[in-house]
Parts: sequence; structure tokens; C-alpha cells
Amino acid sequence: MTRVGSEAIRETFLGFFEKNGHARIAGAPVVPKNDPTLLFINSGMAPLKPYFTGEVTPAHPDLCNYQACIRTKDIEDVGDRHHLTFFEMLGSWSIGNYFKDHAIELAYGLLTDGFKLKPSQLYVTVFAGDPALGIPADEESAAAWERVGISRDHIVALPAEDNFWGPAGNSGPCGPCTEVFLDTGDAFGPAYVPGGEFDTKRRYIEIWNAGVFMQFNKGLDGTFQPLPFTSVDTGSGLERLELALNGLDTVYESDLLAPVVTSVQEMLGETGEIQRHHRLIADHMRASTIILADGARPSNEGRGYIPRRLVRKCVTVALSRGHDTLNFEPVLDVIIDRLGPHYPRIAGGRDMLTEVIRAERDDFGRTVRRGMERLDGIIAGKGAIDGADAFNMFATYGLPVEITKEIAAERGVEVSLDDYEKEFRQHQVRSRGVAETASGPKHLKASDVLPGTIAKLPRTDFLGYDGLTTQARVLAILVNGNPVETLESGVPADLIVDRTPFYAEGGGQVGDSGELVGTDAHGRITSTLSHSSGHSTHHVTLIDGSLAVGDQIELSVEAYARVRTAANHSATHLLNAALRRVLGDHVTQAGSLVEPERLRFDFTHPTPMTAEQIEATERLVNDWILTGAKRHVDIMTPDEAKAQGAISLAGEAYGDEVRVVSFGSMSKELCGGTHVDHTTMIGSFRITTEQSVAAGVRRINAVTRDGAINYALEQTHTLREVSSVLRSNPRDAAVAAQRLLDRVNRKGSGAAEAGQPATVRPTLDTTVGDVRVVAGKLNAEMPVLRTEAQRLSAEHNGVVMLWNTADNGKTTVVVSLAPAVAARLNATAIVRDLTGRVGGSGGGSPAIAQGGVPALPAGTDLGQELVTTITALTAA
Ligand code: ALA
Repeated sequence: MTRVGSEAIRETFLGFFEKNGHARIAGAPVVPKNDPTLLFINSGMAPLKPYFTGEVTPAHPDLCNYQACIRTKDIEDVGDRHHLTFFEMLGSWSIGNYFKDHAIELAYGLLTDGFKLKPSQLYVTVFAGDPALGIPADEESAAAWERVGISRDHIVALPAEDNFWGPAGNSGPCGPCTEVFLDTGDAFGPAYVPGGEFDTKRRYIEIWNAGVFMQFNKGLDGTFQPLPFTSVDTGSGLERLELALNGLDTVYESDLLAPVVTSVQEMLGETGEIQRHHRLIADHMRASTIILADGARPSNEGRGYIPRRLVRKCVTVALSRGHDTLNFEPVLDVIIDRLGPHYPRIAGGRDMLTEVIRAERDDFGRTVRRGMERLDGIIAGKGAIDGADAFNMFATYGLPVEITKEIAAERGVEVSLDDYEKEFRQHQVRSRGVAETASGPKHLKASDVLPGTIAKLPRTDFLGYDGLTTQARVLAILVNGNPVETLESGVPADLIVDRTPFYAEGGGQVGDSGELVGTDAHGRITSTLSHSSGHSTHHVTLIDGSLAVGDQIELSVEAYARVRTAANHSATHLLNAALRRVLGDHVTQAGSLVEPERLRFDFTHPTPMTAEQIEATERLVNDWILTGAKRHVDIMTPDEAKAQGAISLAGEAYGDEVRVVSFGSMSKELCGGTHVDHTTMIGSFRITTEQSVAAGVRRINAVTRDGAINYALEQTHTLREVSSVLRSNPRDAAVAAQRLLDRVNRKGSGAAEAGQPATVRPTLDTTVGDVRVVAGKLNAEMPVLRTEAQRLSAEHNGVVMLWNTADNGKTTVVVSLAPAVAARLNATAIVRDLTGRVGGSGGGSPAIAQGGVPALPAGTDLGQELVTTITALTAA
């Protein structure tokens, strides 16, 4: 067999789709933009989600690319035959254009013409159907595969767990799929017999998810809604494809990974057979490289914890194999050489990558070495490591249990994981729900009750209204909610001190962040919380040195973040007052969030604000900012505050004394938060969104200072871009857009001569029983038919059917049901019954379905056919 390399495979795939009318687009960074449901980009479609939902329309409907992907759920399996943390995915898409038939024709073309595979080597799986999802077996795909040349006994129907893909992350587009497997031959197990088990582990290797047929959008609440149009999404792991096409044993033999594995062996000075830990370091270094190059930075939480965990694992392996440190630089060089040509951000990032990985390595190296000494001490003392020891290693040195296990194994000692789990659970109970997960120790939550001994300490004295720096004494240190006497660097902890300038989260305002400096310690405080006992806890991680209870330290709040937060808090008060002026005195605060970057304000008001009301509110707040009014703070009794007309929070209990914050005569509110000295420090104020959060409650998001200026600049930039596309000046952009829209509508409706925009004039509008039934002809492409049918079915709250007859006589129909009707009728059943009677076929989802009739019998009245169908189905 002549070997085919990754470059040839990449180009064969992309070249084939380009030749077949697909535009090649760039891949996205692995760190997702605007997708909090996803830790990292994990498939080619993930960055394209807005195309599938119809939020954004791509310049070209048919696309292809290669996309860097990170799959963290496979980390534990890395080092085996084909699991990787980082891999490249070759992908192709049709956004609302072609569907199953053409997708499968293309797939077959690429496999047999492009990759020269014989049909007899190929097996395909299709969706077996799932009543729970309301989707029938995918007969169309099976038939399409047979048509192109795959024999029936090579087509395997599998259930949803195998052949229903997505969403990427917790929510988003998903649908049934069809996958292609390569037969690696008799040496790897018995051949598949129809009806028997299809062995996807050894003999048959998946090489391509050749079509996810995107039909649904899964919501965060777990429900499936039909997408406005159907799309095709395909994806194939490049390293895996190289393995399959060349009959390799593992993906690490691919030309993308083999040189990296060799350099890892060289780094460790271990020649001879390739071992799992060589593969593991190669994978982890590659994954760290792309994650860091794409902008994530090592940290103890979320995305940042992944590169930290990967580098730490590599360091531990090196140390446990007798090296002083991880001399990763030559390995990184090989990775940059291999990936650089396809990822310019890696090629240009050598210095940054070296620096960040080196810092991580050195930091962790120190901790691990201390941990290892301690472990050796324990082993020497009692010859064993129990669960409590393993847990302590984690709590004190940040050593994940799997690393402790590995080190212990090197010394020939086993760790009982049962014990560890027990210890872990007891600890969870002790710290009242302070969960610790694989992502490292967790900070306390405000709702956590502090241990009894801590609650007895004097309450925290807050000095942050007047200054940002204070000397303080450490009263307690908590790791995972448990009091400890000393803290080492790198371990997240919660700190209690006697006095602090740090504002603790409360009244909607976030807790302060900043720095801690001791005689032998330097740490970062990322947030501050307050607890019912009257203590503030500071989330701290030491960057250097160590800290002990009783130490004297200096605490400094990050001034820039504080001033931005204060500006947003003061602006919230002005907004609250302005809304009462603009909308009326019924406006009361229903919630608020004040951060350095933005403010969010929820208030009672029955209807959406009009554009005029929003503008009037923005103007009023900005006018008030320009008055330069000073902030006044008065302490008084709640009754006095009420007499002065200060705004308070409904239902809130106040003590004997309250703090009243006012700006001139404009605003007076009860508030414990931190504010700017005078209103001009707010700079400028812009509302970014106004929306509903619950019945009768509206939400405003707004920005101030540089945030407001950036927002204004972005808006101007967008307007400039839009007007340049429309070839108008910004002032006339709306008129130009309207003109363009009218032209497009005229073209779409085929009514150019008549000069009419595309509208459906229903030829039928009736009721069957109590179901409203509307039907009409619309000369437009399928995506337009679908969108219009959906819009009209919602508008009429009934069944809507639209159709279009092409020049060749082929008639296309779409049936859409309003949600209330979809509970009783099924769009697919309607389309099948109707088209079946007039010589066509169709399919779709319960809420929307489409069908085709090659030639409509003369005199057919489709509206009347629809009435017949619905009468029959409602009677059934
Ligand atoms: N998005 C599909 C997958 O990742 C193609 O398998």
C-alpha cells in the first residue's frame, strides 16, 4: 500500500468539496466566541451554530474547512489507539441548501473517486428511528446510499445513541446522522452479518460522519424545536482518517503526530518501544499549544484549567521518570513546525508559548516536588498511601489524585481509591456542599455557612469606602472550606482577615479583586464574598511564597476595576431615577448586577420600552452625568430615609441605621455599595439591550465610561460597513436597505413584471373542525417557503401549506403547524398523506415537513387536497 499523508488527505477532502461548489472558509480559534455552553470548539460545526439556526446567513450556503477541535471528555483515554485531546476535523456543510440525497452522492464521490476506496470496503450506518424523539427511521439516507452503490447488507441502522449527533455543548443544532466505516479486514474480527452486531471497535473503523441532518435546535431546557430550515453537517478527524487509509496501528503513527512522539522520547532519553506516556505527552503538549495560541491562559477554573491540567500532567510524568524538570522546548519546536503552516497563530506564538508553559512548569514543579517529598516521607514512614493522604496531597499541594497515584505506583505503592472517595464525600459534608471536582479545589460560595470555630472570630471590618489599601492580619485560611494553618502557592483558598478594603459581593455589586503582599507571599484575590456570620472571605491564590494564620499582610484593591464598578453602580442609581421620570412612578427595582464591565437592571414595567423611551432615558442619564453632582452619603434611621423620599428595595429588612447615597436632587437611594465621588466620573452611559425577563419585568443592560465609548464606536463601525455594502451614506442606509429588500422580494415572487413584492395570497383559508387551515402558492426557493410557512402558521395559529411549481413541472410543498396544533396533528403525516395521493412523497418533523410531486395530475386543487387530508387525520 502506498502511504497517503495528512497533507494529501486534507487537500483531497477540501479540493473535492471546492470542486463541487463549496466555499473554503477559515477555521475558528478553539476558544469559543460568545458560546458559554461550550468549553472548547469540539467539532467543525460548533463555530457555525448561528448559520444553522438562521441567526446569521453565510455568504455562500455550501462550505468546507479544517477546524482545530478540543475534546476534554476524552482526556482520560488519551494514549490509547485513537483518542486525542486535540485533533483536526475536516468538514463540509450545506446551510439550508441541499439535503440527504445530494449529501450522500457527494460522500460517495469523495470516498470512491477522491480516496479511491472500493464500495466493498465501506459500511454505512443510518438512524434507526426513535419514537421518543418523534423521528422515524432514516429510510431516505438508506435508499440514497443504495442508489449510489452501497449494497443493502453494508447499511446498518443504529439507534439514537450512535446515530443522532449533537448538539455541540449543552444546546444548539442537532439531528440524525449517517456515518461511514472502513472495513479493516478479517484479521480484525468476523464480518458483519445483517441483523447481527456491528463491531465498531476493532474491525470497522469510523472514518467520517458523512452527514448530520440538522433538523432540531435543542434548548438549554432539553426540549427539541424544529430549526427554521434543514442543513447538512459532516466531519472527519484528520488523524483518524490517516490511520484508516494507511492501515496504521494508532493515530500517533500519523505524520502529524509521529515526529512529536519521537521528540518526546528524545526529551526523556527513552529510546525503543513507544509507550503510552510518550503518546500522552505528545497529545497534551499539542493540545496546550493550540489552546494557549488561541488565547486561553492557565488558571484554576473553566477553560484555563485545561492547559494547566495538561502541562501539569506532562511535568509529573517527566519528574516521575527521574527528570529534574520537563525540558519541553524541543518538543514545542516540532509541534510548531508541524502545525505552524496551518495555524499562523501557532507559528507566530513561539515566544509567548515558551514563556507561558515555562512559567506553568516551574510553578507546578515546585509544588509537586514538595508534594513528592511529603509522599516519600509517608511511604518511608508507613509503607502505604491511604485515601486521606491522597486527599491531603490534593488539598495542600494541589496534586490531583491521579498524579499522586502515579507517583505512588512508581514507588510500588498502591492508593486505595475507595478510601479517597470516602474521604472526599466526608469532606463535602464537612464543608456543606462546597464541591470539589476534577477541576481543582473550589472557593466558598456566599451561601456556605462557615465552620463554627471561624464564625466565632471577630467580624470583618470594611474600610473600603475611604481607601483601597490596608494592613491586615490573617485570621483564618480555608481550603475547600476546611481551616488550615498554612497556605502554599498555587492552591485556591478563602482568606479571612481582621480588616479589609475589599468590598464583599452584595446589593448587586460584585466583590472586589486585587492583590495581597506578605513578608513571604504574593497572591491574587479574584473575588470577595460576605457570609451570614458577618465575615468576608477573599478568594486568594498565592503566586509566590506561603502564608500562615497570624501573618501581617497588605491588601490592595485593583483600583481600575473598582472605579469602573463604582461608575456602573452610580449609573444604576441614575438609571433607576431616570426610568421613573420617563416611564412613571410604578417603576421599581426587581434586581441588579453591577460589574466593572457592565450593569444590568431589572425593573417592573408592563410593556417593552419604545425606542423613544430608551433614547429619552439615555439622554436624561447623560445630562445628569454632565452636572458633575457630588456623591453624598448620610447615615440615618429608616424612618428618616423614608421621610426624605429615598428609594429602598421593596421587602428588604433594614437595621436601625441605613446608608443613604444621593447625587444632587436627582437620586437618593438606600445603598451599601461603593460609588464615584461625582457623576462626571461615570463618563458616558449607553443602554445596550432592553428585554423581558418575566411577566411585567423588563431588563436593561448598559455600559459606562470606556465601555460606552467602545459601544458607540462599534455601532458606528457597523453602520459604516452596512452603508458601504449598500453603497449609500450612513444617513440613508435604512432607505437603501428597504429599496434592496423590495427588489429582492419582487424577484423571489416571480412578480417582477407586476412590480409586486413577494407575498402569499392564500387560495384557501378555512377551518376543519376547530383547526384553521390556510394554503397558498408562493414562487420561492425551499428556505423561503419554509420560513414563510412557519411565520404564517404562528400568525394564524393553525396549519399552513405553501407550494411552488418549478418550470419543469415539479411541485414542492411545505406544511407547518403552530405549536398548539402540533400537539394534535403531525406535519410529516399530513405531507405524506397528501403527496401520496397525487404521486409524490415527503417527510420532515412533527412541526414542519416538506414534500415533492414530480408532476401534479391535471386539475389538482392542492388546497382541497389539504382539507381532505386534515379531515381524515382529525377523524382518525
Ligand atoms: N458535527 C459532526 C461530528 O462532529 C459532523 O461528528
